[in-house]
Amino acid sequence: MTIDYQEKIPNNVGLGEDRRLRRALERWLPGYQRWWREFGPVDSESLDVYLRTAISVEAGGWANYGYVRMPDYRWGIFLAHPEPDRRVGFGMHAGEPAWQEVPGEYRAELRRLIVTQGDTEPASVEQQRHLGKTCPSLYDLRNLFQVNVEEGRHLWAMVYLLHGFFGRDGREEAEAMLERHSGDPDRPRILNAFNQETPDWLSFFMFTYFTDRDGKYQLASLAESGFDPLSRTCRFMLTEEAHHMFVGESGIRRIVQRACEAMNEHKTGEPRAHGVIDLPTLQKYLNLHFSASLDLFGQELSTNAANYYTMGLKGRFRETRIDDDHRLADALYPVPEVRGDAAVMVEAPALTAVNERLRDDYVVDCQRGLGKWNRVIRDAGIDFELRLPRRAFNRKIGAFAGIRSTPEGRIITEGEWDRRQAGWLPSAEDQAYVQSLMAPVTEPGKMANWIAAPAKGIDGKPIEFEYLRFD
Ligand code: BYC
Ligand code: FE
Ligand code: FE
Repeated sequence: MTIDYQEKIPNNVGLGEDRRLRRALERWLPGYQRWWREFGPVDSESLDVYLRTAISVEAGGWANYGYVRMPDYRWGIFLAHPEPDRRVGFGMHAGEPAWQEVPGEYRAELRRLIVTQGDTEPASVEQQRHLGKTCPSLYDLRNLFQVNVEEGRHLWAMVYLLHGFFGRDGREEAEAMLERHSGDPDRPRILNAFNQETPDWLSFFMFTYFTDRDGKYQLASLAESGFDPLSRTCRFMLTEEAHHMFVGESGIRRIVQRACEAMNEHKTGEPRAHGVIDLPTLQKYLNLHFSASLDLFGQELSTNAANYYTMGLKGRFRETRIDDDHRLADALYPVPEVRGDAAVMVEAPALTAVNERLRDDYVVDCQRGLGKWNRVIRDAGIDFELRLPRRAFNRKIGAFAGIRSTPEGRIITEGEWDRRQAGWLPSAEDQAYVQSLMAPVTEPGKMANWIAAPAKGIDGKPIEFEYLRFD
């Protein structure tokens, strides 16, 4: 189906023919717009931003670039094309035709997965809403806003499923998406990492590198779902997600590059004296965001996850490419466990360990960026290596929640943790230093001192292109 842009809500789900659904979504729209004004990017209503908008779901040619005022952004509902004769790929229904409607007996579980996924999307917009005031360049400001409008669209994707397939309780859940808020003491967002602040651009780049990557892995396992509309929604969301992770990876690379340049320019003295972010501080932010993102995969052993799998609702990463029975009847999988003051690996039923397996896949993917950043450091002739902390470090969920660990994974006492944690996680002083660097740079092509220019612009445009027009 082609995308209908005549509609108030652009879509390729046939909203034009479905009066009930169209009216439900049109009724939700004003609340969404109010939410965007109150909780979206501050002071952004009158900016013309050079944004991409989805115009088709074809690989290659799906995006159209042009100046848009964000309140007028065409948030729409786009599903990847159906796969002919798609079957449930795993669990007890493996081989049966994929469901086009919600299976009644799995309604509560499916709704919960969709609500949890949907809740993160507006949460991230709320977390990032003040960053525009301190953008390091127009290029970066444009990228921030691109990420924000697409996270808004991801909320639309989940709200479409709630309205389209869940009736009244779906409508209520869609309303609640606009009522919970990041960090709100009374009505917080569902998952922990989405109630933390994103107070500066270093945190933003870390978030888009590590936390949007959790999004990639969660969406990929929901894309395996036997509930076909969820699968198709997630498949299209994944095409947008790639840019978010690019923003994080390239943002950190540019910060690393600037730090190295400053260190080589001024052979002596603290890098901070030259207004750049020193590598040890970068490592601390990395430790924080990586450990918080690891928590987003849930516990190592999870009956929730086992049930989702057996029911055919949420699969493993690239489920269909895995060569096994896709039922996990007798399979085992190694998971960490704390015994005394050591972490040991034990074999657990693979079915209850699917969260851990997804986390393992995620960790491998995270490591790739570090390889690139470390190459920049090595090429600059500097003796320093960024490392992922071990997974016991700074965890709030799962086997390591009750213990303290060094980044190298050695379990330590509360006393040692208190004495040393300022060396591992951003201290108040580190945060104040990073904050002190945050000042807006809005001249086209100019960069803040603490970040190098990107390798190239967006949509084939030069770096000094006017990615935003102010009134
Ligand atoms: N915080 O059985 P367990 C994205 C709860 S990011 C708070 O291990 P399960 C994005 C859990 O709910 C992707 N609570 O949990 C990125 C359970 O509660 P109950 C978001 C937590 O269900 C950047 C209990 O602890 N998508 O898209 O197997 C920008 C036992 O845990 C947490 C999804 O997450 C936590 N971290 O796994 C924008 C996909 N972890 O049952 C967007 C949908 C666990 O005792 N969600 N709990 O009341 C899921 O698949 C699962 O809910 C989780 C948790 C993987 C998150
Ligand atoms: Fe998203
Ligand atoms: Fe994202």
